[in-house]
Amino acid sequence: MGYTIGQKIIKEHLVSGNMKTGETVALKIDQTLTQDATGTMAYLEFEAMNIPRVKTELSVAYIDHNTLQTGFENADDHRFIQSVAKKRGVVFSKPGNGICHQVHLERFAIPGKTLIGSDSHTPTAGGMGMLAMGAGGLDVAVAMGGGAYYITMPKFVRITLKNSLSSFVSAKDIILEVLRILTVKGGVGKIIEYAGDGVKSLSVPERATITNMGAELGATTSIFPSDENTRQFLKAQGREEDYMPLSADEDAVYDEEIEIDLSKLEPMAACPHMPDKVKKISELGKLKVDQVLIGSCTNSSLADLLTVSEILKNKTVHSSVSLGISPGSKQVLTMLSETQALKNIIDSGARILECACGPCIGMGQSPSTDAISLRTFNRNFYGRSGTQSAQIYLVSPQTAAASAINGYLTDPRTLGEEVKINLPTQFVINDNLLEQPAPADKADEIEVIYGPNIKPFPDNEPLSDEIQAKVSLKVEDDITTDHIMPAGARVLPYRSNIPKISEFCFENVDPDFSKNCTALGESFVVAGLNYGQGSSREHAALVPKYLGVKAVIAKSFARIHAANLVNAGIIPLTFKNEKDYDKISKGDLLVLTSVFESLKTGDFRLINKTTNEEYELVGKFDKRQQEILRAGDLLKYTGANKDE
Ligand code: MIC
Ligand code: SF4
Repeated sequence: MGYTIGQKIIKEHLVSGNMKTGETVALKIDQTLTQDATGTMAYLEFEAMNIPRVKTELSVAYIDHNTLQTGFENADDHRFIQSVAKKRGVVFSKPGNGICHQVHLERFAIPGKTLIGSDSHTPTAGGMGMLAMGAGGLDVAVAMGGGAYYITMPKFVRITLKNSLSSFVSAKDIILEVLRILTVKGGVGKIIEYAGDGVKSLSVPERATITNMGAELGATTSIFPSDENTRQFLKAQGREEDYMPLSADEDAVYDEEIEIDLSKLEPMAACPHMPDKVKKISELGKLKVDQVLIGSCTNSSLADLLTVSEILKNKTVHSSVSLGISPGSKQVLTMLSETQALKNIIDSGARILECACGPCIGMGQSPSTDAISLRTFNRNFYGRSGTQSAQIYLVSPQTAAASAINGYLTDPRTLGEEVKINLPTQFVINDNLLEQPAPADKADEIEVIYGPNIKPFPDNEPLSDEIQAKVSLKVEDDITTDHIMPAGARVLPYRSNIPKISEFCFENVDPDFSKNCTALGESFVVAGLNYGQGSSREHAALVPKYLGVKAVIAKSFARIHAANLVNAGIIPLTFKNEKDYDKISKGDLLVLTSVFESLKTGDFRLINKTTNEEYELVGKFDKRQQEILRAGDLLKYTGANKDE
């Protein structure tokens, strides 16, 4: 029996475990990336491990998220990351160089290699045939130290793309169609592989748009074959030597098959407030639009912005619309500026934002009250824009640009003639914002620079055999890590200060959560399906842990968050009988007995002292996870197991 693309890479990188669906496999990690919103914590964790230099083939620290400096905090984080990177052997991408995933695709991604990043959209590099996965900061720190990355061997889904896209229909519409079919829960525990003749019609950046938003499916990762288009892209980036062909074997076996006829797709939008609430633009009608934002790691490539520039050419943005454009990287912005393209954009009245995540993570550009905002981004979770009453629609660059001119949601196919762009065979390469680390023999001379807002990683206690505590919160299905640990300009400066950021935990769900937890001391959280979907931010686990949450009892969990909970020392448990979810209320006093024994068997018993009921819970943990939970967290466990 042949192998799928993912199986081939896993096989090449297998450190331990059996490649059987559902079993834990440990993988050797070739490359890591961090960004600044998760990076400070990841490097604090790395520092706590006392490893002098990173042991990967390549580790890169990007500054792209917290680029709005309204106080010293973000700037201090950047200085800290820059100093650690220099000392520990990490390439440092300065602010202004671009969004981590876009820059990584341009300059570093290599087919057939493994990459983990402390950001859920790391699978963007799957567009290059790389096995790229989002992870918590602690997992990335361990990988930087040469440790393996542990995943559950996933199922494999093949999405066969047939024919090619019609004009004004784009890669974004393909992934929106996949989200419509599979939903935000549909990819959990799966690797999504793309195949079929339609693949040939897609460039690497288009493929990367699709694998990027595979994160919204909850998938372990998404991946395209590496083919002639991949070679062309690498050649244009001056890296042809990184090319290797990679595809699934003819007789590879997939657990699920989906077929999409690209020629039948139409422009689409994900409606508020979930990326899988997908409708055709033609069905939605002429919604009046207040704001349009183009950019983010999903849609900020040169091809995207050249297309936008062609649509905006000789036009003026509608008087009631604010159009903001953030190019994905310095390379993209430079190349726009070397042609008429940037002038077209400026002339139209668009606001040029810096090459960073910006509004995608709520760093500026919050829309007005009740506004309708169209974004080429990947997430439209409630409140993420910074304006609770805003309605965010996720669309393609073509739809965004057409709507910005008209002032209402516009099907770009009504623009008439097809927009033709010429992609360069050679990109402008100037890596002057990628700082190389100091040589190993000079590393001792470099001092790591902390700031007053950078607090050490919390010291966690080992697990106890019985947990008696109240329910501090009960939430419904599809709770995102944005619900648990909001981001935005107000909160992000405290990513390196767990005590301070804990004040904001669940604030949009229950403003008193933090205070109540402190009063309770220890507590449980009860949740519905797909708890913790979205961002990889480990703060959504580290902070509840700091606030005394001992276990989260849910109907099901998102992959990265479940791993982050274990790494933080919170037990993620699921109901054996989902109906028991309805029987527990906020404030109930619960007891989890014989925890140590249950960790071994995977069967947990929960007593509800308020209602005198008993529930059966499931928590299947491999040996390593059991030990992490018992130790108190992954850092404690790693300290005790130096070989990690
Ligand atoms: C996001 O898109 O939500 C983020 C911000 O990039 C996060 C990481 C973070 O919260 O720092 C992600 O996707 O993992
Ligand atoms: Fe940045 Fe947005 Fe991409 Fe997250 S999704 S990495 S915030 S651009």
